[in-house]
Amino acid sequence: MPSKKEALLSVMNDEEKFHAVAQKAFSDVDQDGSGKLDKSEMKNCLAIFNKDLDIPAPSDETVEKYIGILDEGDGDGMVSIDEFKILLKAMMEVNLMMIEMEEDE
Ligand SMILES: [Ca+2]
Repeated sequence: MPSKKEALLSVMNDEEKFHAVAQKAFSDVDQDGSGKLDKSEMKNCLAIFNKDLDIPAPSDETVEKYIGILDEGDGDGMVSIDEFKILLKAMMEVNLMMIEMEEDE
């Protein structure tokens, strides 16, 4: 069994693997299958990411802020797969950093 760090690195360093993971995660979160994440879908998604990082689920304001940051491409107030990939990559980087910080302890 690879460690969580190895698993993260193998996905982050492999564009194809990352694409597959992102697609899978996106379709899990896109509950109505619309191909876009609306505010409530994004809220669920961020709650899962936050749980991974041991931080509380985000408030509605935080969710809106995230959508505002991510949704620069088309400005439709929803998050597309490409926008989601940016978020996922950032979350993986944070996760990796946390793992490395724990290793240093
Ligand atoms: Ca949707």
